[in-house]
Amino acid sequence: MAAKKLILYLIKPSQYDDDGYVVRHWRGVLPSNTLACLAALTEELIRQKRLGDSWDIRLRLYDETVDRVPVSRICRSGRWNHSMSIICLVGVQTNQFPRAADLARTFRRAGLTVMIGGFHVSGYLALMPEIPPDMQQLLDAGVTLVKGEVEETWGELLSDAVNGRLKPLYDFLQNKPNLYDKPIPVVRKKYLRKFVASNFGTLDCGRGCPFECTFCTVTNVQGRKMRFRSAERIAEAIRHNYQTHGITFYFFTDDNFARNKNWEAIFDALVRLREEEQIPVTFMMQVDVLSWKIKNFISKAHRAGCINVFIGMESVDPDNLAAAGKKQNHVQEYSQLIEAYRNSDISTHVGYIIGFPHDTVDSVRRDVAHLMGDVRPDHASFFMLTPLPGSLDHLMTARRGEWMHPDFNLFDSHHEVTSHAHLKGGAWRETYIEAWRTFYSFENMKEILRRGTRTNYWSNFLRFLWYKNSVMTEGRHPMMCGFFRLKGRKNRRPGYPILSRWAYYTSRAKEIRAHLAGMFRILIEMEELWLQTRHPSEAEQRVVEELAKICAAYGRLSVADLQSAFKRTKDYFPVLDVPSKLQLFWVKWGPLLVPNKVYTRADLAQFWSGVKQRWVERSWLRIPVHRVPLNLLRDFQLSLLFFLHLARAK
Ligand code: B12
Ligand code: SF4
Repeated sequence: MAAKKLILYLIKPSQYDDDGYVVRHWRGVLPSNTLACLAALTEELIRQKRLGDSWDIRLRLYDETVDRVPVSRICRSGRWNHSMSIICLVGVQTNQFPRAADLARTFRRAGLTVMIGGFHVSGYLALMPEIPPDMQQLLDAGVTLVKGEVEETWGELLSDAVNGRLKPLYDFLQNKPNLYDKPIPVVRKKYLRKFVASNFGTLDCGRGCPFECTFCTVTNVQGRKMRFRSAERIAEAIRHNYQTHGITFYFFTDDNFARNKNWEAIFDALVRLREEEQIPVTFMMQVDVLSWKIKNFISKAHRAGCINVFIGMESVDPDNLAAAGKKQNHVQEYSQLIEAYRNSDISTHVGYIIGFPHDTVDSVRRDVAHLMGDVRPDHASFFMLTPLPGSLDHLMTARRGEWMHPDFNLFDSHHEVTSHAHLKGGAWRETYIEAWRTFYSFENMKEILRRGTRTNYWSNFLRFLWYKNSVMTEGRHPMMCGFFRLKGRKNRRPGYPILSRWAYYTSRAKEIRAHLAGMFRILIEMEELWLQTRHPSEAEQRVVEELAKICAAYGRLSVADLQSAFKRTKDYFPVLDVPSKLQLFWVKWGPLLVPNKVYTRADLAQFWSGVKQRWVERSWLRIPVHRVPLNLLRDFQLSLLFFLHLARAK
């Protein structure tokens, strides 16, 4: 008898934006580790024929943040003969739960088998005594909810599903899987192409955290006892991913890599990959503020390829830290911590929460200034304190009967979902946005790039670009954002109207225009930042010297003199790739066009704003028309060089 087809859809749902449209981007930033984990478990199950010979399993992955999920086609697949469809809504966090619930209901109406798992279900049900009405409605509609991790139970669940024995609720919270020999998350090339850099991968080397921060859900779901994967298996996967997909950069998603008991073996394995096999892998990891004190941790991390750490700093106010149960954070040691990583050429990124009990508008301003001026991390991500289901904060807020926003879609640390004693009437959100603006101001970014090294210049620069674009142009948290927002006219939250084509496309056109204008402004600012901070190469320094000579003698030089200067500098470009050729072009003809060194485009900016002002005032005759083509050319040359450098940046 021919095997029946089982189509297993793993869908990572997105979130609705404030207008009710599903958030999707043309390109994402980080592929989902949960999708990769569950794909690996499924591939192993297929290899081991855990469901027997009667099922031919086909796996389909969708990440709604970058994919349009073909909902109608999936619904129709349930009607195909000799096949069964199972829908798994995976890695569902609290802010994605409303979207996941809407998708689940649609699929159930089409008669499909649907399961939901992830941190919302696991966290909520870990601490709250009763099943809440929204989850009960899903259970009543025949959706299965799964609480906990499934490395040891994935086969059992799918077997129950294909045999029609699926229970409404599975609780695996107490059996935390031993990860040591479990399949390593797998990546697919097709999926990676949907991200800005297709050489980025995600991987969890371990789970759990020994600390007890009250705003965090990790320990209540994944426990305080650390579990970890085998170093050899991790190295094997990294080698495989490099050879088959060209992945050279990882985000190790462990909440606290420094407490992964296997950190040293993992680092050693990475060092071997880098130094013996010449696999140029680099990574970023998340650590706690005490990590710098672990013997050899930072030096080995550096040798293993770590270029960036995310540190749970959360606040520079000791009273706030005490209120958050963050006993391990000692404010007086913060700058030593940052220095320790900086000395090993690892750039630092701190998580900073706004909305702790002792925060006021003024104290946050002071604290952010202290963070920038004294602690001096290379990056900061700000979050609004949110009582996430699964955290002690959520449990206590509920027990005290305090107000929490009823819409979980807003529980993304970028919206105000509880009341704050000192930050009222929109002040909380304004202070939060102000913190982003202040930290990513031109002057602070310039300061950071100047004190950084040549090695991490471009990674820092690109992160600035990403963060500024997310917060200022897209209006979203960078960790929930991608590049260039896409929307589907009909892909809207139930209860919101579906606009007519005309109304929809005219409003989209306005949005896109505003968006492009915002991006343009940021790019101009970043171009200036690049000009003021870039590290000139040896070749360029030589070119500048020649230029200086030319400028000094300008007017007395013949074209032949310029050409001989060009020849002298040419030797300093060992590889004549496109950007260098352009630079050579600039060296050859630039001095004729612009007889001064360009380290800023301030004069250009001033020129264009003058032109704009005269245009607006209709004083057209006062526009220096003869200088327009020259300045256009200069701007064009500069932008071209900037983009070429950006494109080559790693
Ligand atoms: C890495 C990470 C990120 C990365 C994402 C990287 C990526 N693309 O993979 C970044 C930095 C982008 C990020 C952003 C955010 N994150 Co985050 N993140 C994490 C972290 C540290 C690891 C995630 C992970 O890979 N876990 C390992 C996977 C395998 O675990 P899992 O998803 O739970 O899946 C297992 C089970 O749940 C189960 N399962 C999952 N789905 C399903 C489905 C079915 C059907 C079944 C049967 C089982 C099942 O099986 C899996 C294997 O056992 C977690 C904490 C943690 N330890 O998980 C926080 C965490 C998930 N993040 C959290 C939050 C709040 C956010 C942000 C809102 C913060 C912000 N403002 O930026 C955004 C939201 C982004 C978004 N739109 O998804 C919270 C969520 C809490 C909650 N109640 O929702 C967590 C738990 C951290 C915390 N402090 O509490 N995050
Ligand atoms: S916030 Fe960080 S340190 Fe605190 S419990 Fe969560 S993962 Fe651990």
